[in-house]
Amino acid sequence: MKTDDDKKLQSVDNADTFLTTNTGVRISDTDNSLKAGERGPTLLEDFHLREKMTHFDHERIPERVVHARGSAAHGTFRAYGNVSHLTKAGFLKEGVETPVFVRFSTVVGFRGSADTVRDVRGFATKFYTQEGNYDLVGNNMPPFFIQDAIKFPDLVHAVKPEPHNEMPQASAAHDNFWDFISLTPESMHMILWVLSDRALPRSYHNMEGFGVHTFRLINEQGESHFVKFHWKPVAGMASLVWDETQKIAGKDPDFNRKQLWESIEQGNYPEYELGIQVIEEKDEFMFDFDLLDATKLWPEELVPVQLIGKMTLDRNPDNFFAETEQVAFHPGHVVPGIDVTNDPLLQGRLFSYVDTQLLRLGGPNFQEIPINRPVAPVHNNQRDGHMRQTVNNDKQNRTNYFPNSLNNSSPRPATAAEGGYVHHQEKVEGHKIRKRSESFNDHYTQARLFYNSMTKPEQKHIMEAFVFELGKVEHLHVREAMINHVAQVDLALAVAVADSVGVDFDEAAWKASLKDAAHHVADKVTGALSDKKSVTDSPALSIDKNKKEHIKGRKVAVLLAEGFDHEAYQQVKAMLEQGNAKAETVSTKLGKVKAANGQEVEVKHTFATTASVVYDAVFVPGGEKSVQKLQQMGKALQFIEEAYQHHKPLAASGEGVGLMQECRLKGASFADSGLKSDKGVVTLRGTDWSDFTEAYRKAIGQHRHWDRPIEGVPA
Ligand code: HDE
Repeated sequence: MKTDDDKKLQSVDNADTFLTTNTGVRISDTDNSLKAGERGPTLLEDFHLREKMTHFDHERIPERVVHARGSAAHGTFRAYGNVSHLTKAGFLKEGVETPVFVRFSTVVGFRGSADTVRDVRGFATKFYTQEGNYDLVGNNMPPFFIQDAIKFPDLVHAVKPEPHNEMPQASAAHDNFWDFISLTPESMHMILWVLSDRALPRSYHNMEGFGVHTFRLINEQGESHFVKFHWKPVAGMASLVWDETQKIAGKDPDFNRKQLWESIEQGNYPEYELGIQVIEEKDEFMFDFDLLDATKLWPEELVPVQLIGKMTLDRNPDNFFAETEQVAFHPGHVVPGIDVTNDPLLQGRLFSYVDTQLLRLGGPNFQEIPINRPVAPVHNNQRDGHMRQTVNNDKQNRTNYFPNSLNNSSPRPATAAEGGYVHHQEKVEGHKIRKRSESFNDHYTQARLFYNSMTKPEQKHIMEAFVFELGKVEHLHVREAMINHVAQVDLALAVAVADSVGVDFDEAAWKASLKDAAHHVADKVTGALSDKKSVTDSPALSIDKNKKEHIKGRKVAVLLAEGFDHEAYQQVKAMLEQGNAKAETVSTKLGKVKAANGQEVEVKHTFATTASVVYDAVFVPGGEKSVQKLQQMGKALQFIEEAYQHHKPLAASGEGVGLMQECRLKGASFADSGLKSDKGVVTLRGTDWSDFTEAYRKAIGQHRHWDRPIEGVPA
């Protein structure tokens, strides 16, 4: 098996290397161009200047038309080995370890846009298997906006910045997008996801992934099963809140990228279990949705997810451009044991991805770029083209065609038994027709299922997101059209949103019109679907209902100044470290700061360089002088208040409790003596450290505390 080092042309400039040109000539001076006299003109013969400048002039390649902003990591996938009856894929056999490269991305923004925008996240995995590369090019949401690939250019044009003024950046909150959506009801299910907390992941560690389409698993006997792929984050799911994401976008636009990078450097590796949902071919038509319709998911309560392996990302890329930027994914990169279906969205993707690589990477040899090269050997008669890297030994064997007698017809096709890829022999017949199946026509049932499966706070977030997005739409008729779609999902939601976005929505008239239509709909839908399997609640869709209460990877700001209580600091720090979380000191200035007992700690950040939005929780230790100093700092109070508004856990001890009492924390209550833990605010007057740290650990494990009476955090 090739190693990563084999795949690199040259990479390490160790501490003792000479600077050279690209032809390997050592350079004596790279700071002064070659001139005719010290103050004279620069000479054309300066090959070093010209080479350096020309290379620089050509440094950019076209960014991805979608998913331009991405961050990636290397890792390993290890199969549990429990699916051999379903698939012959070698990398899914028991204990097999396969190197992987995963690229996470936002979809809409340009390459330099902020990480925390409201958007779908890409979750693309390249498995370098012994049978060739397999790409699972998925998203962090299971449905998609559209059913047929032919609408993709329209969708992307509509959501990208508007063509006349290239605004807004990395946001769907504008007229063109909502105009298109209001005329594309098939997108409603996905819209509910995009307006939910799923679009604001706390980190890539805390995100699910989905293959979206229905694929096929093929076993040794050639039998096919329909399959949906899932990635389940071992760290559980967690999201940010909207107000917070907008502030982070300014204060730390690399928030998710940095978190991924730093946690891998620190050994806190993101882990995901690969899951599958399987439907037998004979059951293809048993559900109240069409398996080929990518705007639908398979509720886990109907079709359970079986876990089949685990992926650990444990190595950051060595070079962003060579790896993260040049990696070329393609849903058509499949291996024996995995096949595609007739999903018309997937079928279009099978064309699009190679086409786009030809433009981005400049020619047909992009598979030879180290990050794209398979570990499985490559033998074929393809030759030449831009930037060819492989030197075929054609001197020894001159045949570059098949069949041939001069080299015993080698390389030759492999049979299925020899590992050749054999397409599943699905029977197909039909008229040539531009039409969609009627079974793709139900656009609201799963949107409703998603909304109804959310907790109250999650539903509120969706409502607020609609108010924000539609509130930015200038054309009244577009807002009106959208409210009519929302009403089909949930009437109360439509009424609440309409009221805030200036739409006059007549609830009574709407209900009456529904009654009229009811017989008609009932005939059509019940008749066709009454015998189909369906659910009306799917708890698996809610982040809130599936919280994993641990503190691993969480980052806690400790606000302190000269004279702080060292014991309190130590106690909380030890608790955090034990749970693999991190305490970060924030003070008025950088350098060392002395505790009341004379001990010193290093200050990592000041109120000028950081903000509460980049932390998961806040702690204020006691110490009279320290708290007095913080009290004088308006920013310290603001730090605490903002964290409270974003529903984050807070803790204080000793005099620190007094500081919290001074903040505007509506609905919070504090310890008068001893310990109090209420709505994620943990306070201690006294020294009962073990109860205190345990209560705080629990509060951090909850991540967000929605029971605070907070209304309308400004969006
Ligand atoms: Fe993509 N998509 N897509 N997409 N997609 C691209 O390929 C396309 C779709 C997804 O980190 C492009 O190399 C079409 C669904 C990810 O490098 C392009 C359609 C899903 C990534 C393209 C879709 C995805 C891409 C842009 C409708 C979830 C980033 C640059 C038929 C299952 C991969 C590139 C990376 C990237 C086309 C819909 C996921 C243009 C035509 C559905 C994660 O080829």
